[in-house]
Amino acid sequence: PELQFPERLNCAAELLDRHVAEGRGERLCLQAQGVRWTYAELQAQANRIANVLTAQMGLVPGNRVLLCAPNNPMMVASWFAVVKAGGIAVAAMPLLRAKELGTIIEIAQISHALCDAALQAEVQAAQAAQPCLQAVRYFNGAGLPAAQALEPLMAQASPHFDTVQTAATDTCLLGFTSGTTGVPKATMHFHRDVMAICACWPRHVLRAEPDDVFIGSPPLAFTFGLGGQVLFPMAIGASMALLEKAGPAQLVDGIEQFGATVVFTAPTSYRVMAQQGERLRQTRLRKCVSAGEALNASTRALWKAATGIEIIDGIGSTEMLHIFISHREDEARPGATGRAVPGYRAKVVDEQGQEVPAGTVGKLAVQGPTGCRYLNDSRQTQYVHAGWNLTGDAYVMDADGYFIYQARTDDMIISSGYNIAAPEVEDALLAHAAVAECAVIGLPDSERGQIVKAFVVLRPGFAADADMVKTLQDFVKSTVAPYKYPRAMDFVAQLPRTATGKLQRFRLHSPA
Ligand code: 3UK
Repeated sequence: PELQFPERLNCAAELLDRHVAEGRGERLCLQAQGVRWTYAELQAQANRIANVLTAQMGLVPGNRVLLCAPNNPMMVASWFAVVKAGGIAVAAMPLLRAKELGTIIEIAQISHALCDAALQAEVQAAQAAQPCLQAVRYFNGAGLPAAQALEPLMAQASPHFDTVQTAATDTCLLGFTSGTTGVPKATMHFHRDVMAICACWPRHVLRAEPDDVFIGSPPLAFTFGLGGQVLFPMAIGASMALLEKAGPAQLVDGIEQFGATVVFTAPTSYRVMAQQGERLRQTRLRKCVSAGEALNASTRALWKAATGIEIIDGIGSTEMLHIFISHREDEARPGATGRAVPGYRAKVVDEQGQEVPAGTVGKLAVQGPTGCRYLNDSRQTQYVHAGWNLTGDAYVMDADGYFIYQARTDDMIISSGYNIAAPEVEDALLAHAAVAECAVIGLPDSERGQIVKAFVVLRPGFAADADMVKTLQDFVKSTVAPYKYPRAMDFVAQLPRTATGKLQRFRLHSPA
């Protein structure tokens, strides 16, 4: 891949402005319910927002801007506005609650926010506790006070904006990962990194065309979603179709309605969508990408039988920005994730960092044009060793260079493609008066990959019954994002601990 970039580079200029400058402004760029924007229209919207940010909201290059919205056109326009203005986009999952948003605002030292009006209550509560957040505007809200709405300012702003000439190595986005300790880490990615991921996997593995229509389910706050649904189509002048709600049923509807040809989603979603195989065979769908959790051979076979399409599996991470091991449709090997993406190198190493022979289980190590840079976090050295990124996954490489996924090496629960840190759910449960102690693990689940299971020790005087399960589940949902709640719960008399009092989570996986 061509990975030499000029010293001055702004990825928003490359992905958006370039198409307009080179005469492709009238091409379709973005569709959503009731919306159809060309590249020129997205550029005009982004420019208006960039003018509002810089002239009215006091943004200067390097400022970090919280973007919080479902996957919709204003979210995309805001992302490009921030990056064009030389700011740093910090997208947050739209389901996060005030406390989780507050942590992100504090870690990233967020000064500005552009958010969907539907999320106003949580953002306002977070803002009240975070003095660094100075200026917030909401979009897509009817009847917002003039002092809070973004659109009235956009209406008065110019649709022209000179994209800031950032350095290729300036940070343009912070991606948040939920670490095993429950405290999220921010990963820094440069303008150069965004262009590098566009030059590697999409060009060599996906090989989509300018007339392709991209669609998918992951939130744009997840770099899997941002890349697959926004950056990759725009890198080749193709278009995206955005869905605010993208469960399997809505995704099938969206593929049909928008004539989508390329879909990005998680294995869970393919298992459910496969029931609509006959319907999907009547659509234009031709390329299907799976990431976020391991794709097992049975799901691959199920989808192939239902739709005739071979899934492209790929492992990526927030730290690496996007996919670094994957395979082309014509090289699929059931049960394996694939081979190193052109531009990346991958190997399996032992505890000392020495490469192990083919066929031996070890830790996955990767290297390439992108890599882990945690913002102000001492955990950097856990991910990067001697220039190699250790993803926390156990893998085997076979003699042909195919990588076969084994397990997470830590306690991250991955449910329906969402990363859930066990200790964070434990913290949420412990805040309830009835809970004395608890431990959370990921339970294998055929639908969701894993589900959150909690082992709870109740305080004396509380009944261990179905009502209590419901009470605790609702309690967790009210303080952290609802997808993190424990779907399974056992009440136990005590938790397995070491002599020094450390919780032995692994013993909960095999109760015997
Ligand atoms: C796991 C997979 C097996 C693996 C991501 C594509 O998932 C993404 O980023 P996260 O930071 O999680 C990273 C971890 O998730 N994983 C992801 N894909 C696969 N395991 N097979 C797969 N195909 O444990 C990895 O270390 O949330 C995926 C693109 C961008 C991303 N951020």
